[in-house]
Amino acid sequence: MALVMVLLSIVVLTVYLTEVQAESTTAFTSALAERDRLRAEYLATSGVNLSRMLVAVEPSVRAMVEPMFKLLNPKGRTPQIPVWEFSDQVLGPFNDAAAAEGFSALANVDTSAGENLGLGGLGRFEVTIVDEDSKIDVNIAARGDIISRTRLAQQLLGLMAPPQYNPLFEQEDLDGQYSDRQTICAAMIDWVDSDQDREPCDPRGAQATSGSGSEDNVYQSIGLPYMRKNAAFDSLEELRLVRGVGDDFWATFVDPEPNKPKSRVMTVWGQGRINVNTANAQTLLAVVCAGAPEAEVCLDPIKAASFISTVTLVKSFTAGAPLFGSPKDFIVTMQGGGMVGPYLAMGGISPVKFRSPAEMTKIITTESKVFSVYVTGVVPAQGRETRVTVHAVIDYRRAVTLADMARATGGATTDPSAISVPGLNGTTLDPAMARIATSPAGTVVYWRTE
Ligand SMILES: [Ca+2]
Repeated sequence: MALVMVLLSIVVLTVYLTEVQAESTTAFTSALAERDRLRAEYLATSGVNLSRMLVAVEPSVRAMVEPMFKLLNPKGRTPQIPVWEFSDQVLGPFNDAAAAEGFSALANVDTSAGENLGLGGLGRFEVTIVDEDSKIDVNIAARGDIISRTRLAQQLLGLMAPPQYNPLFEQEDLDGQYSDRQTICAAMIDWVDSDQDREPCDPRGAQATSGSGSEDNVYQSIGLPYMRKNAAFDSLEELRLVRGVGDDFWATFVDPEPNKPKSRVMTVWGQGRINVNTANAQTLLAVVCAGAPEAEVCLDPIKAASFISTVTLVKSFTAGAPLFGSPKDFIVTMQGGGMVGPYLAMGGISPVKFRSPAEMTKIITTESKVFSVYVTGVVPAQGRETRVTVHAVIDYRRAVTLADMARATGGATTDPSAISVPGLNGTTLDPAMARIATSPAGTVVYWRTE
């Protein structure tokens, strides 16, 4: 009898213990996962801060290499140096041991003597900095004036113009609609602009008047549960809501490789001018076709393809160094002049005749001001890896340079906000606001953690 009771209680205890153990193991594992996730997020945030610093030192780097550029071209302006393309190497000492070694090998500097460098073996971060001003900014139509709308219409039509895209505009989309180039271009502009007038999407700048009618109710009539926003896009994904923007359109004109944000074509951030030094060949073709729709490269698919391959080749020669000192340089080059013009001619591209070179200089720039920073914090653990990605968009339009900051704090003025900051409509910003707005590390305008 006693033996049976002992055996029974052993069975009960075993079951109970197994249960307790399973529960505590689960709790422990989830605590570990939570800890790693938090670590990864903070590694990513550190990476964002370091990237902001990297872009902030660009003016100092530019001042340092200026003598070299002056030797090559005494009259030209020294262009912005794309320091952000080298973020991986330059931020190496702050990252894990492997990245620090990479930096030491590149710069011939021993970082092991540095104090508090590196992440102490906790993990690493992976940085990609993307120049948003190298992309077509669909939000410029939100400014509401006819000139901005026309500029966007020209760029969108220029982007979609090449004849090899014809099939994209001849098929029925997911909503059962047929949308040609004009329709999609108008739908994007109508989505963003604040008025209710139907956009003609006319590259010649015809005004949306009462004569062109008001925006229709296409979204309701095809059964979608939303209406036009009549305000700027807050995120890129919102573009998906616009009529005619389906998977094929997205993969061709918006974001061809979602894992490579550098290849993205459109943006909803940006200063509204395209940086011709950093834009890819497809975007440059759109810029050219916006200003010269009758150009050979915009009408002939073979010429368009050779434009893209020639420009890509020329860009690879310079290994990331900027090609154009000013917007004017770009226009001269496309007309067959300058240092690069002859290479285009060798690629079989005839000189482009812009409708208005003066207008062209207003839609392009050689200086980027808005950047996306994608940082993934990685925390390795036994048999698994925790990854958290932060996407931040940083606006440097009002950032003071570090040199100006040093002058302001080292000289008679001790307050950095004493640097006068122009606000909107000719006002001056409140000093407290000015301090935030003019931070040399830029202003964060978008933040997303995944
Ligand atoms: Ca509208």
